[in-house]
Amino acid sequence: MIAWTSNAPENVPGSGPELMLYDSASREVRPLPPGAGTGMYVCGITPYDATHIGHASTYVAFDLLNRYWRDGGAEVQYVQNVTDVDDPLLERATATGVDWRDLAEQQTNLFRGDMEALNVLAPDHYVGAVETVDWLVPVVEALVADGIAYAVPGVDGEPDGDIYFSVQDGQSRYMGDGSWHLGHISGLSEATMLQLSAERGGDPTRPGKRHPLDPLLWRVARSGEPDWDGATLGRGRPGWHIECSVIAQRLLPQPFAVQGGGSDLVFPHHEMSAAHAWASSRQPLAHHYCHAGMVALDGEKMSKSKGNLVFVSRLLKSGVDPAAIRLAIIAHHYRSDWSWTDEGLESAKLRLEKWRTAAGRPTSEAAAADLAAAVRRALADDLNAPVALQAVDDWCEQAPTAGEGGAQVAALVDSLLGVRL
Ligand code: 5CA
Ligand code: ZN
Repeated sequence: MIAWTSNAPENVPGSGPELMLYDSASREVRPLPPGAGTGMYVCGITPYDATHIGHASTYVAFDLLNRYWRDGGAEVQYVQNVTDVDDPLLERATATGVDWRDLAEQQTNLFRGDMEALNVLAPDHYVGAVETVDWLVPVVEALVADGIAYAVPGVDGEPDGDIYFSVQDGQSRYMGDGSWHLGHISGLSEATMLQLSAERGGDPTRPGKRHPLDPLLWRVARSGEPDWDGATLGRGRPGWHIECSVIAQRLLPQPFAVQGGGSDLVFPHHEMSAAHAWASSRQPLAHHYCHAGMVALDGEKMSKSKGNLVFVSRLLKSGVDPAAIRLAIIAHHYRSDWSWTDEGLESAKLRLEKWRTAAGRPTSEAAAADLAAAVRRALADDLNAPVALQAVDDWCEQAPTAGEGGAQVAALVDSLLGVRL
């Protein structure tokens, strides 16, 4: 499917130090290994509702990474998916009497508009699950042939034949240095995994599975649900983790540099996507697994049941400058959990005004070059945007002098931080 449109960032003279980035799997801030490249897969939306500030924050985080890489002259390969068929989307469509395809299209369009407004660089490949069923079916068939995936008999009115991935067989078959094992990405205890699996779309209590954590690869057709030709698997639709695993493997050189998403995806989603990739290719999916923190509203987790969602599209409609929304987001380190508040937005608006005023004055070019170095140093340190913002604040305090420094700072701030002055 088509992505949104974005302009290539302006070239700013100079370049920054090597990027140090936190990797959830090794639980340390470390550089990417030599030759890792700059391929990035970021898990996209499930388009059943509008983009809230939490989603936006995750995409802005990876946009900082994309911009830093490009600033260093890299050709970034960026892939993002859209989970345009999944249980929550189908449930919402049924509940609201809308065709699931129309709902997905409407919400994906809204997302595209939000990303454009927030100056998020578009991915090179923007791919829907629905478009990639043909890619996935042979991969699942091969896992079945290998004995690592298996069919579960239907009970309680469910049909026979849903296909699951065996975490224990996958693990024992391919155990060894650097290979995937349960906990490889998340480092969690099995008890915690069981709890998270139940909360995040898994079905640990489903009878007939070899292990409670085994994830669904292929859900055979049910009446009232969309289904596709699954060749020997029978008609059905894809499971969630295999979707991202297959799209990423297909469109990026494996292992690619960064698998990204919000921290709610560490387990089971990224754990299992990596497991599927390992079992089908005997290679790691990615070098780094990077996760953005969760955004709450006034200290409470944003959730539909509480009705405390802040939608980007609504903020934009009410006339909020998207550059202020972006600044309010990057005032927090991408890995921290934080709360969206009115005060946070108000101080971002003030900061934006201050930056715009300062960039419009004649200022020294040498000071602009120093600022560029400081911003790059901060971003190279695990994308430390709050420190970069402070450096720009400090620059604003200097006395005006002759020179074109203001224009240079405006280009810097747009190119590296994505903030349009
Ligand atoms: N379609 C799947 C990924 S394949 C999915 O998780 N979709 S989502 O619409 O629920 O979330 C989209 C992205 O936003 C994911 O990367 C998710 O980790 C992130 N995200 C969701 N909620 C928040 C939040 N409150 N704060 C920060 N990021 C969030
Ligand atoms: Zn995903």
